[in-house]
Amino acid sequence: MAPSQTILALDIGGTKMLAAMVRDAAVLETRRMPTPRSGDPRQWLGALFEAIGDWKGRYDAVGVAVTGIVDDGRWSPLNRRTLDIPDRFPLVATVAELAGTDRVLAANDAQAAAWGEYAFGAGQGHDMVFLTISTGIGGGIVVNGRLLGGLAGHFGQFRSLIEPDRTLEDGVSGNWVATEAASHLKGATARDVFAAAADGQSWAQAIVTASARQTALLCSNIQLALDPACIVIGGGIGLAPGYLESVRQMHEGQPPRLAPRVVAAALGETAGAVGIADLAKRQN
Ligand code: BMX
Repeated sequence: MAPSQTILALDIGGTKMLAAMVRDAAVLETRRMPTPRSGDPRQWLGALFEAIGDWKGRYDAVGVAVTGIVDDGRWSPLNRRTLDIPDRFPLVATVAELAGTDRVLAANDAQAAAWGEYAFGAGQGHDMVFLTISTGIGGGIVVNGRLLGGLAGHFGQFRSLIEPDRTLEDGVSGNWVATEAASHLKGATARDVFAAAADGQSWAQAIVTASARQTALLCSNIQLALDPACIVIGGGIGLAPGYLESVRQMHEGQPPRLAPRVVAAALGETAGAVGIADLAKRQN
């Protein structure tokens, strides 16, 4: 068996940036910083590499998972409410320069997490769909052992005829939960809303239920499109206490053959880092 490689994994979401040293599925060390969400990604990446300067020389390759789409090593946002950066930022080239290595692979964050959950987590060995309900809604699809790339799995970008200018995630995700809460609790974060819901506050329970209802509907439609063995749910909202139970309850009463099997992500917030590390290791 080939000796294990240590991979530097970066997972840049709409809310936080996570840097991790990963060997196989083991996360050896992590560091976190908030994502600035606008401005020049070169500066944020520079700050991140400064914060992990002491890791230099300890990794064999780098994997970068980002919110948004990566085409030819260039990074573009799809939903600027989640991340407002210029189109086609040279992600792979910038990271290669900062890390001092050409062994760099970049991919979408949710697709990377889908691979992590497939290879080491809750979806092992089966056709599966991963959904992250977080700042936005991302997803990834693994069929016949292959992770689909490009736009595949970008469920948060679904549109409806009723509101064609708004994406699905604009009515479900963490951004939406916080916006809806503003009139009830000034400055509330999505986390505050879940705490208020657990505390029995009806306005907060209504927001959580509305979000879970949309997620449940999305899962039902995914089941009809792809018939995966399971749909693995992660993300700060997806894994918030009570959320998955609400989604499952909304599936009760569906004909059993149509009902999705919804399970919680096993790797938690490190799914993206573990997944991109494995992809980077296989690529090089
Ligand atoms: C958005 C989109 C996806 C991403 C998903 C979850 C952007 C910037 N991002 O749908 O690429 O996978 O959000 O991202 O258009 P997160 O930031 O919530 O983890």
